[in-house]
Amino acid sequence: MKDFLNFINGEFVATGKTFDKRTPVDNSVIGRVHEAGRSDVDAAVMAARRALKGDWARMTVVKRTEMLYAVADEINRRFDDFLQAELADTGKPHVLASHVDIPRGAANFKVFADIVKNVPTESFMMDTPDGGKAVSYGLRTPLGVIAVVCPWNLPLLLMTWKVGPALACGNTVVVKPSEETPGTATLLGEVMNKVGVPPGVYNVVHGFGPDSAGQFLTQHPQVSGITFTGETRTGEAIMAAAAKGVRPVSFELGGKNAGIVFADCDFDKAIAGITRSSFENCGQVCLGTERVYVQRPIFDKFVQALKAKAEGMKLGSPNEPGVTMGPLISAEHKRKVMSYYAKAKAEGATVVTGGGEPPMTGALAEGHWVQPTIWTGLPESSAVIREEVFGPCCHIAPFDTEEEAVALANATDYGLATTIWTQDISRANRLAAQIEVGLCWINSWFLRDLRTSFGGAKASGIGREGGVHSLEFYTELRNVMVKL
Ligand code: NAD
Ligand code: 6OD
Repeated sequence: MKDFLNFINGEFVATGKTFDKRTPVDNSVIGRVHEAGRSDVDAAVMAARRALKGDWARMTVVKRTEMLYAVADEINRRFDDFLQAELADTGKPHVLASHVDIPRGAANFKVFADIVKNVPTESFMMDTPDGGKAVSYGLRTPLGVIAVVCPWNLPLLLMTWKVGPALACGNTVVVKPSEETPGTATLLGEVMNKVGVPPGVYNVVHGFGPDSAGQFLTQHPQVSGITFTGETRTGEAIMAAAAKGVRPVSFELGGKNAGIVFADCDFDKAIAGITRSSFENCGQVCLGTERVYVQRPIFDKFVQALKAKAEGMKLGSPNEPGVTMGPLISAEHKRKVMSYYAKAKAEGATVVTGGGEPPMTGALAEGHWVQPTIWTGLPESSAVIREEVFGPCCHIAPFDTEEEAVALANATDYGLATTIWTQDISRANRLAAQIEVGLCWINSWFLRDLRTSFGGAKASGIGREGGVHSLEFYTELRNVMVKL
């Protein structure tokens, strides 16, 4: 039986209090997770605080970034270990984790190493009241000990998306992975030791949120800032914890993203894009499209084409050839998704396809499988259209005008992402300026340039990370005035 240990001050630590980690594929137990108590979390935070002052602080930027390149190289060298850990935890298809999750785990260290080496700070020559001159310049210093609280949907990708820039800026981190996905965060501890990252710079504490490691960590007074990815409601609880001591937060939260498909789109590309954005990772992507608005002349054709794609998905275990969809992460999440499937029916939806559980056989019958699902015919007030389901499903509604599409897309509390499908590039850019989101894809989805901003508007987040924007959160900017 595998033990998922905490990683504190460069050592793997058992706590004696464990919970089972089950794979969502067949619900079998794959390991025991050692839950960190308040004193374990305290030990991790204090190790991180000490490390801020030690070799890590004395290291030149060049040396520090070389170490981060070495972390990336070591992730790539152990690619298959990371891949299998991610597959075991999440059950996602091999093709997805091997093309997206694990490569991004390495890239997140490389990109931010490049950025901190090359980013300038402002400097001004100024006239002083006595007729002399002064130079004023900006100096970036690490924020301190960063709490990194992560979700389960893209575990390595989303964790390293925070740990990469945090370490590149000279901070130390305490990571709280999701209780559902302890594997890759633990493995990263081995990588840190292998490449010689000083003890205490990277720490991992396992456990749950309330009354467990998540709460102990975010409430810890020696934590300087909290970066969090997860549900908007959890963000509210963490924000309350961060208020004590007025600690900064960076939040990437939930979404209810609209896809807008115009009649002049490249139809096949739009279908391929919406298929990915609605069903990839079994719909467990914050950027996913759960609301699809299609211009009326192509509405029926679009619904039928997306139905064919949904029905063509191959559900199965991660390493089975040709599998395109895995299970949901947990029994609890399956209950939530199935409750929305039931609500859609109760509210009078036309179930175009899916809406239930697929007939899985053998051991897989115990896994957390749901059918890819498409609905039409629901009013915009429906819970299924207002709330994030986070499953492989979407509702498709018709629209007529550009103005109507904008109004529909914006009629939500969330503001994470949108996708626009049209060959009229002027129209696409007009819409991009009007839709209230942090991320807008035109004729594409989840196309990432890690040098650019990432984050959500409205209830989808606070702040932006990515490229130099990450430095705004992970450093304190000091102004220095020099009278010449
Ligand atoms: P979640 O909010 O339930 O949990 C996320 C993490 O927070 C877990 O590690 C959990 O243990 C911890 N946590 C829970 N309660 C806590 C508390 N009170 N104090 C401290 N920590 C606490 O989210 P999830 O179910 O793991 O992930 C799915 C959600 O994440 C979806 O809403 C999705 O949209 C969102 N998400 C957003 C982005 C983005 O970039 N905006 C990316 C991925 C996922
Ligand atoms: O690509 C990224 O950097 C990122 N943060 C993706 C988030 C995906 C949400 O599920």
